[in-house]
Amino acid sequence: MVLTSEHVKYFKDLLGGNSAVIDGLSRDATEDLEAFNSDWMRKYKGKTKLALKPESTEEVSKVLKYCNDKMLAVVPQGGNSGLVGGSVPVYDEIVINLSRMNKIRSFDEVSGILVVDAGVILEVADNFLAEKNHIFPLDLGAKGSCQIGGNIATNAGGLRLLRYGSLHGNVLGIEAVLPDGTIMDDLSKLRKNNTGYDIKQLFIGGEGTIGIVTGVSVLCPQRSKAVNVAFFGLESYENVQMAYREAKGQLSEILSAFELMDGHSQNMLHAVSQKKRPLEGQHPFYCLVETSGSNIDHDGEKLEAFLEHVMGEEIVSDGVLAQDESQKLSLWSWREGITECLGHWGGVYKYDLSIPLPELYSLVEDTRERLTSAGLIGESDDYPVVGVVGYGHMGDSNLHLNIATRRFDKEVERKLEPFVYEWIAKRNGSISAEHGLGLAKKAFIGYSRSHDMIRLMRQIKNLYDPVSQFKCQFASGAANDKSAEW
Ligand code: FAD
Ligand code: 2HG
Ligand code: ZN
Repeated sequence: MVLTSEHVKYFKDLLGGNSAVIDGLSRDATEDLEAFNSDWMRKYKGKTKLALKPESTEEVSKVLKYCNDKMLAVVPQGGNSGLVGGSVPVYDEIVINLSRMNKIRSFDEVSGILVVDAGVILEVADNFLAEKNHIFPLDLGAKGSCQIGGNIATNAGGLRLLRYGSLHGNVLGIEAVLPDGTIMDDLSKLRKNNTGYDIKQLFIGGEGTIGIVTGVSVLCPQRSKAVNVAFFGLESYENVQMAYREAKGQLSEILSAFELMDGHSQNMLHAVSQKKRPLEGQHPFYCLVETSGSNIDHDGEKLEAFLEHVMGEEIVSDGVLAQDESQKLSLWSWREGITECLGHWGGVYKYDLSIPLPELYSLVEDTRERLTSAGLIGESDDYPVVGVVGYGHMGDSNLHLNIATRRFDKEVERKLEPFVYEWIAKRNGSISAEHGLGLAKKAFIGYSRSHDMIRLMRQIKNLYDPVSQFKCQFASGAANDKSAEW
């Protein structure tokens, strides 16, 4: 259905003033709508003429019911920091942006249960919890802009998953509005509730395909009193694996992150930031290890013993231990800053993959080799590709393969796809470990999911959203052989 001024009037009457209804139908609002129409990577372009910013669950419910009745397509949008284009209104959908639903509803200091509106920014929630000696069980580079509703919808993994596990375990309850306007009140604060299907799990990682998350209750752990960060240089991926094994064995209960960065990613970050490197020499691999515990002396001793051991055994060539808060942040910036710096030259092809650990880095080498032998990588502007880098959440077997380019280029794309997806399928990995399918991976779902699994997903989608008010990430417009088969 085409959007009309009558529809816009309904939304203005419902939501009030101009700040809640950004109307590009009755006036030229291109500039005001720009933020809603483009994504963080500036890769996907939306065509919306209307963005709505409801302030309450009831308003979301009325908006969705109206859209459903009038057959108007919508796309939920949180902080718009997603990396697969899922929040962009590429088909001119109405954007439903949650940023005005930003209240912390309650926090119980005994149980650690936090209840928030879906539009609360992750960092705001974490800062609130820090004052109460608690921590949000998720952390990621986009914390300053992403919203908890968006984190839930993408089932974001991030930097603390090794320690606190996935949102599937930490989220205790969800309030969501279904496409027909029904408010699904499953905002439980119970840790145990085996009475029937656990329906809220469908919204975690559901990418906004079956409704809009409006409220969330999350179990938040105590904030650790002693946090240490170390940064290592290593000579081979074999050594990285050995270091990880040793870290698990020796740091066990206090290990809270084990992140991998290859030398290429660090060289590119250095080229952009010009910051002093944490270590004197250069190495093909780097790891960041974080420990979080309750006893500063005990944790420090453990970490030092671990460092002595891995350096004595020549598993690690060089290492540094942060001495204060600002050094911890500085070491983390060599990991968290990679995503932002890679965009410096133009476009980035991003792959977010689960791969069995022994082969995790081989994909980066194979991809680099493939693009090199095709003559596509080089230092001058004649070459489209600037560099092929690998980094990620070693502790979760999750690799981020990024190909930084001077421009998006069809020849590069043809060399990468379906090569990367076939490589993953052969090893029974996942083509989307933590960012979701969105638009970027939608056509390739068949490389990681069987026909039967996709059929079940589509049945669930049709049950919740029979008129397809929300986009479906489950491979309807199949663009490759694998997913076109069914
Ligand atoms: P958006 O980008 O606005 O939306 C993402 C998807 O969720 C869309 O499909 C949208 O329709 C849907 N959605 C949004 N809000 C709702 C809602 N309330 N109800 C229903 N559906 C909704 N991801 C990781 O997993 N781990 C990382 O370490 C990580 N690091 C990142 C670092 C950077 C610098 C950046 C830019 C991104 C990173 N991401 C990471 C990507 C990640 O998916 C997001 O940052 C975050 O989870 C998305 O939240 P958002 O509020 O920005 O959602
Ligand atoms: C990270 O771990 C994020 O830094 C982003 O998931 C990864 O940019 C990427 O590909
Ligand atoms: Zn990640």
